[in-house]
Amino acid sequence: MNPIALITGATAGIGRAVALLLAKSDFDIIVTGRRSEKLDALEEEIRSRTAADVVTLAFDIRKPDAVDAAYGKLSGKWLQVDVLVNNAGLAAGLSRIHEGDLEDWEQMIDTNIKGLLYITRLVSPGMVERKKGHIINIGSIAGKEAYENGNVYNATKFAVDGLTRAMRIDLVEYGIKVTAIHPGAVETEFSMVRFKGDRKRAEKVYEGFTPLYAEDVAEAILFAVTRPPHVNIDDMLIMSTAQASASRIHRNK
Ligand code: NDP
Ligand code: 8X3
Repeated sequence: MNPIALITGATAGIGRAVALLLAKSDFDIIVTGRRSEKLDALEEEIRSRTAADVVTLAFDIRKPDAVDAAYGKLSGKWLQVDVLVNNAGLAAGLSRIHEGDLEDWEQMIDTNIKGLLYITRLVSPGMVERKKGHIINIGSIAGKEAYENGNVYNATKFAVDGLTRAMRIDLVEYGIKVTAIHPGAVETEFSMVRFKGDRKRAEKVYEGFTPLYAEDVAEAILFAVTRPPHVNIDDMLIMSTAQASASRIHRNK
């Protein structure tokens, strides 16, 4: 039987690339996100391009009842998740702390921290019972270093870093691996979401340098999940060659 990977936020960007790469690498895949049409298209793509088995679950990870109901639809082998990739997340807005939008703050906290917790709470007991499993949390350079106007997004990713360390301690006696992957700037839908559809502003983020692509992050995740049983990758910080810190990107003029 192929190992099973559940990937949150697989309708776009990093999650989508991880789903495709793991499907090509002999994992069966559970893909999740809110946009069901994107999940259906991804399912079709995985079926046509790989030999993997795949199921889709459409839900809003901010809503514990919705997460519960979606997870409750799984049966048989799909309940034995080997790899959980906690990827769903976003930045909303970029403003000074005294000018921030409360709705943006709620959305980031509810998705990046609480959503990650809701799905982990459902998947991890099976891992504990089987004494086997791997949880990959997608943090960020924004969870290692604060940057101007990053404030609440920074705080959510610092929380992911803290949770990753704490989960590893709680789960070590069950042989469960816990890994954090922290990318720098990756060109995905991230900036379109952050700037609420302002394409010009979003494109500016990646101007004058080669950013990471979603596939670069997916390869790091594949590396982590294919280590032998006695090896855990605790923490990986991955940056574009042109990025030296959260706020220093070298751009061609
Ligand atoms: P994208 O915007 O391309 O993808 C985000 C994914 O998260 C989508 O599939 C989206 O699905 C899902 N998502 C967002 N909100 C919810 C929700 N409420 N319920 C369920 N799913 C949700 O961004 P990235 O691929 O770049 O981001 C993936 C992760 O990587 C995030 O955690 C992000 O913080 C992190 N990251 C990104 C970096 C970057 O520069 N791009 C750098 C470092 C970390 P849908 O809209 O269909 O619900
Ligand atoms: C996304 C990278 O630096 O835009 O986590 O916050 S950054």
